[in-house]
Amino acid sequence: MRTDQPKTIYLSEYKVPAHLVDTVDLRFELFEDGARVHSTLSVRRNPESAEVSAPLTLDGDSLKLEHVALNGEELAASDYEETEDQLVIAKVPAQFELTVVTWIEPQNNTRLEGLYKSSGMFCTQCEAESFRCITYFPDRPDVMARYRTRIEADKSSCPVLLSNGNDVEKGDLENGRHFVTWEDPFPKPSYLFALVAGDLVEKKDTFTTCSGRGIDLRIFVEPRNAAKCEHAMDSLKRSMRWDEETYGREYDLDIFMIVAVDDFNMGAMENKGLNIFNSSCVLASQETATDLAFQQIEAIVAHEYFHNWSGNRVTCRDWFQLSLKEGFTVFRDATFSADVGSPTVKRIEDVTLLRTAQFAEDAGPMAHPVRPASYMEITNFYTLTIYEKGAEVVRMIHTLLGPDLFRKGSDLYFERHDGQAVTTDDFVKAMEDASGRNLTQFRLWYEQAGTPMLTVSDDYDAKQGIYRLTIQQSVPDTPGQTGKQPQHIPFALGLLGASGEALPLRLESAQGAANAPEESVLELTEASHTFEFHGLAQKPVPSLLRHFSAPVRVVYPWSREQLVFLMSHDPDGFNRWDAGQRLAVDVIQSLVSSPDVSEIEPRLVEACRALLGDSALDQALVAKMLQLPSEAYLIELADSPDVAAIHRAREQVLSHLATSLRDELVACYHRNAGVGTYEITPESIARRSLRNTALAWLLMINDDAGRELALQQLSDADNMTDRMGALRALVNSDYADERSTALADFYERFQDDPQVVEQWFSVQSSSDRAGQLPQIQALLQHPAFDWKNPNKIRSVVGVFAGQNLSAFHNPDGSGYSFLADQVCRLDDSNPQIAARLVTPLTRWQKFAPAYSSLMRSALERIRDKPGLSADLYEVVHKSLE
Ligand code: 0A1
Ligand code: ZN
Repeated sequence: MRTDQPKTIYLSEYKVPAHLVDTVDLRFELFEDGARVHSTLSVRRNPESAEVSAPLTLDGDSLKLEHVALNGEELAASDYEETEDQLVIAKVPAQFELTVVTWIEPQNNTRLEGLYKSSGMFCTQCEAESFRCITYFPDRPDVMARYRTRIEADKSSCPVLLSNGNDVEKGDLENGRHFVTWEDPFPKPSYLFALVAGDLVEKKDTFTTCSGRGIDLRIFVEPRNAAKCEHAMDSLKRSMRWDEETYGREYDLDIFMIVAVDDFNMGAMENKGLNIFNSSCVLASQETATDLAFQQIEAIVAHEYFHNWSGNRVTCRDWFQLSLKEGFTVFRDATFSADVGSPTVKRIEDVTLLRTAQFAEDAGPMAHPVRPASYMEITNFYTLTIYEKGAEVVRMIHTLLGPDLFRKGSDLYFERHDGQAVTTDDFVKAMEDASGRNLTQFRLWYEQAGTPMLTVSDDYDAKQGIYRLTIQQSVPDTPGQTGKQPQHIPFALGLLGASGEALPLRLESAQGAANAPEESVLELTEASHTFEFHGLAQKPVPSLLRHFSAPVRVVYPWSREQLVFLMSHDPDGFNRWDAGQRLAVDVIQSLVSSPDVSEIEPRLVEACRALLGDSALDQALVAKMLQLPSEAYLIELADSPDVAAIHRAREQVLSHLATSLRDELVACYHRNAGVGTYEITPESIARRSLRNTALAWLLMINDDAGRELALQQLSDADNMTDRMGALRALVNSDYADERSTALADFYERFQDDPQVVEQWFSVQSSSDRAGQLPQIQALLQHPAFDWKNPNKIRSVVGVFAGQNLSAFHNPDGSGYSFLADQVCRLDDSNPQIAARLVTPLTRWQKFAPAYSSLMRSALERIRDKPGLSADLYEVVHKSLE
């Protein structure tokens, strides 16, 4: 906690470390009232550093120093200086062994950084800079060392003792204690260190790698969760095989372990050989997890596993390079999910997140490039820009190079940099060297923040049969960055004829129709380009930015007629969906400005009717196309949004659709009613999704048949997707009695399962019927709510402020003031979570004045809190600048 201003760190000031550490020998003595950490480092001066006589400077945070020795000789207090965050030893030889003993208190660690306790188990989280909460160390990713870790603890309370690598020794000690020693042969940065000690059960499996090595696979969980590991284990095996087949990456240790912990700040962590997961991101069973959760678990297991190469074997030189590992790994996990599921649906989900939340971040006060140039607190930079936009940047390289050259580039990258800590530039260089392509201008994607805007116009010259498309790009100003240069943008497109046929794209008149492609990737590099397509007998309908080939906004004066046409004819499934979204956005937006329900576009109703009856089309795509754009997306698209008006307009369109299509919805519900056993396949997920969408729409209009179906489904459901679908539909309906009975019954049934209780909290917090402020306040008082558990906080406070937008943006400002109170309260116990939760308030400048002044006042109140953490300081101050 501090009152002074936290320091800004600049990429331009990067210096290689003055000292390197070759080996780390750790001994942990774990007790109920604390832990003693003995650390012995073999240190040498870095030959690449210009600072030949630099003191040894080690990072430390909240440590009690007990002992320091150099080459076995205890140092006197005058030999070193201990500050709040460093241990500095002025005079050190060129090479030496340093021993440090520290005392820490995991049981009092509420920040969940370093070594802490969760449900009685010891566990760690060291990324980005929390190894320093365990012992003094040069805690930066470009110091890579080999670790040997001995853990000693009480055998009955902590029968399982885990760390990175392979276990090499174990045995009993006096007083009912025991030990296990782990050795990790691969040099790694300190942020990948992990330790777990507790009373856990293990699910075992094995995997044979492509070269025939047998790997032990283990998932460790609390005994009550023993039956919830199968899906994660299957996902792990699929990921291991996929990474061999797709990237030629084989696993390297003899054992791969996953541990589930209930209290965790993020989703999961890729510690070498010992991934630690938030329970909600790994545990699943048919009865307790929704289809969405199953899919997310598969993606997160894959993500963490893929980090073994993209992140661990090749890691980041410094934290400005975070997207080197995160952008690439998200791209890898997205491709994996597309390969094992429905590629179009996966793309739709990723683009929805990007356009709704990352575009908003890129237009807000915390906007930063994929490779930031400065930060105060690195944990604030685990953002959608680093992860999702970073993945889009890698995807664009894939598009520009094509799959074969991209694979050549990734092989070269791994071969060239194995065992190193490198930069995003090294990644791009490997792609350039392997492909022969020049990516100089492309590098601007890493340097310039802000979402590029493409303004597209067209005309058709009937006499010459030429269709001209002009694309202008501009990159908006963002905090600290103005006057940006045009970027290198791959722009995929196709042209459609009047009956929906794909037209040949002849960019030059000479090109014959026979070899003309039906889809092209245009490369935009200038502020403006005009492309001419020849040999067209009629004006085509353009299908722009297919597959969302670049993370940009496209402005083109689509007519509703064109959108309806694309919705049913575009051969690109993604663009079909996108056309539907654009049409729905247009319809809702017109209702926001002139609230006359009789004006609601009949073609939208007819398009939905066609979708509801179309069993030939991929049902997973149909299910997605029937989801209206979210309020958050509508707000993102608006200038000075009036949240209440947007909420009302969206609800009116939904009601109108539901009323007009009532019979089709009932038919769709029955057609997709549960048959056979529960399966997690794209087809059965789509059926459940369609059925639950139909149910939600019917309950929107208080349809009694819908109500009966929901109650029936709630009592018959054999899986959480259907149970939750029915509960959500009832919660969001006007059937108040059914709502409260259903909520009470559900809690009664699942109260002992924290992952389900989180869903129960979320379904209420996200609902404008069940999640008004007094109800949210009551949830905070509920016995299942726990201020120390990030998942509970997120499922009540986070979901309220991020998803229940009409309640959060109550014009009286009560939602803002509530959030400010909770953020201030949390800042003392868990600043990382506090700084994340405050995000909705930081967007104050976007909103209509009545909202924005109240949001600003709430932020100012947080700013003035005594002892503001560095985490919150950075976010709040930057958003008030
Ligand atoms: N590297 C992890 C995410 C992660 C980041 C930071 C954490 O603590 C501050 C924890 C996890 C991943 O990408 O999955
Ligand atoms: Zn990651």
